[in-house]
Amino acid sequence: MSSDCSKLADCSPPPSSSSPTPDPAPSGAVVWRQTEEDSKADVASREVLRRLWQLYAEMVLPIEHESHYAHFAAPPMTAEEFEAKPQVLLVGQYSTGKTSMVKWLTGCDSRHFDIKPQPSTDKFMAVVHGEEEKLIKGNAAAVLPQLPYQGLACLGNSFLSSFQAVVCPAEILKDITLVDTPGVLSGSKHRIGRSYNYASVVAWMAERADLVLLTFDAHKLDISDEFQEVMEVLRPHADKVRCVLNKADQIDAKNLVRVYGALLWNVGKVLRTPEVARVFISSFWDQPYRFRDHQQLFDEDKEAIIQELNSLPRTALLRKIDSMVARISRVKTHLCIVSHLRDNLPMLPRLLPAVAGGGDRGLQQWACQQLPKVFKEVQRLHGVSPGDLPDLEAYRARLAVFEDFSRLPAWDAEDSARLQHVMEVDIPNLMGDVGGVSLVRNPLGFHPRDDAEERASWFCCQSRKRRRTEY
Ligand SMILES: Nc1nc2c(ncn2[C@@H]2O[C@H](COP(=O)(O)OP(=O)(O)OP(=O)(O)O)[C@@H](O)[C@H]2O)c(=O)[nH]1
Ligand SMILES: [Mg+2]
Repeated sequence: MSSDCSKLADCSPPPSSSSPTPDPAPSGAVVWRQTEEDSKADVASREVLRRLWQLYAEMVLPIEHESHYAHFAAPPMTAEEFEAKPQVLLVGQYSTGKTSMVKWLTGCDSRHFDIKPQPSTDKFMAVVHGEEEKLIKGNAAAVLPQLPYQGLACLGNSFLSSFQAVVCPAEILKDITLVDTPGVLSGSKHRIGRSYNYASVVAWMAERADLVLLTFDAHKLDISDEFQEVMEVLRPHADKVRCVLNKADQIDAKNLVRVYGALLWNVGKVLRTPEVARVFISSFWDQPYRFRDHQQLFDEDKEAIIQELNSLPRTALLRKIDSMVARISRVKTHLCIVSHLRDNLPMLPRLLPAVAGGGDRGLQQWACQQLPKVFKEVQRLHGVSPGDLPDLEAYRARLAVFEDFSRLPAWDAEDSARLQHVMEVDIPNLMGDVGGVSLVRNPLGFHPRDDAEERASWFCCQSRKRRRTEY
C-alpha cells in the first residue's frame, strides 16, 4: 500500500509559462491522483468487501429479519449502501461556502452549483461521477442501482423532491461522493416551507457518511440555535466530524486567533468529545487570499483536507468492518432482549380477547412495563454490559407500537453463537487480509483460530432450525 505522501494531491496552481516563479497561493483546481498500488489495493479491498457482505447477508440478515430488528433499531443494510464509494457530507449554516468547496474539489463549474452570498442551495445534492454532466431528480436517484440512496424512501416521499444527484466527470468523484446540503437558516425560516425533518435527514446521511465536514464562516461565526440542534444529531458520529473554518483569509491574523478559539469552544460544547476537533483553516475555493498573514497555514490545511479525502477509499473498508462488528453486537443484544420477552410472555393476555385487555395491546403494555427488568435479566444471563444495551426509552417507544409478539423468536443459543462466531472468527479472518499489521515473530504455534475455517463451514452447513413462532 502506498504512503500518504505518494497519493497526496497537489492543490497548488500549475506553473504558468508567463511567470517563472509560480505563485504559491493555492488557486486552481484540485489535482486528484490514484497510484497503481492503490488500484491493486482496491481490487483486494473489493474482494474483502464482497466476503463481508456475504457474511452479513447469510449469517446476520436472517436473524435481523426474525428478530424484527428493523422495527426496533435500523433497516437492513442494502448491497448498494455496502459497496458505495466513501461519502463526504458537507453541513453548515447558509453561505459558509459548502457549494464553493464542492466546486473547488471537483473543478466542475456546473450550472447546478448555486453559489450566492444569500441562502442558495435548496436541495440535498449528491455529487457523483459520470461521463456526462447531468441532473438526476430525487425519485429517480433513489431507485438507481448505482447509487446508495434506496433507503431514502424511509424519510418520506416528500423528501425525495428535495433531493437530487448531480453527475460530473470529475476525477475525485471516481473515488468519493460529495453530498452538499442546504444551509441551516436561523429562526422560523429554517422550518417554514420544509416538508421534511432537516435534522433526521442529516442524521440518516451522517450515519452513512465516511466523513462529515462542518463548515463555518470565519467572517461571521455566530452559531444559531438551529445549527446547534443539527450539530447535536452529529454527536454519535463525532469521530468522523471535521470542522472547516472557511473564508479565513477575510479576517486579519489577530481576529483569526479569536475566532479559532471561539469555534473550538462552541464545537466542543455541543459535540462533547474529550478530544479537540480537527479544524481545517483556510479559504476553500480557487481564489487568491485577501489577508496573507497565515498563507502558509492556509496552504497546508488545503493540502491536509485533500490528503484526508484521499485516504478515505483506503480507510473506508476498515471503517465498514468496524461498523459491521458494532452492528452485529447490537443485533445480538437485541436478540437476547426480544427472545427473553418471548420466553416470558404472560399467559393471560394471550388468552384474553383484545376487548378484555388481552391480545397485542395487552402484551405491549406488559412488555413496556417489564422492560427495565428484562434489561437487567439480559445483562445477568447473557453477560451483556450496560453500555451495550439500547436506549431504554427509545426501545420502549418501539415496543409500544409492536404488533407481532406472536412472531418473536424464542431463545436459541445457536443463533447467538452464530453471531458471536462471525464477530470473533470470520471477521478477524477477513481483517487479517486487510489489517496491514505484521505477524508476531515467534508465534506460539497452535492458535484457536487455526480451526476457524472448519468451524465456519460447519456453521454454513447447518440448516437454519425453524423455531417455534406460534403460541
Ligand atoms: N472569501 C471566501 N469567500 C467564499 C469562499 N467560499 C465561498 N465564498 C463566498 O461565500 C458565498 C456563499 O458561498 P456558497 O458556496 O453559496 O455557500 P453555501 O454554504 O453553499 O450556501 P448555502 O447553499 O446557502 O447554504 C458566496 O458569495 C461565495 O462567493 C471562500 O473560501 N472564501
Ligand atoms: Mg450551497
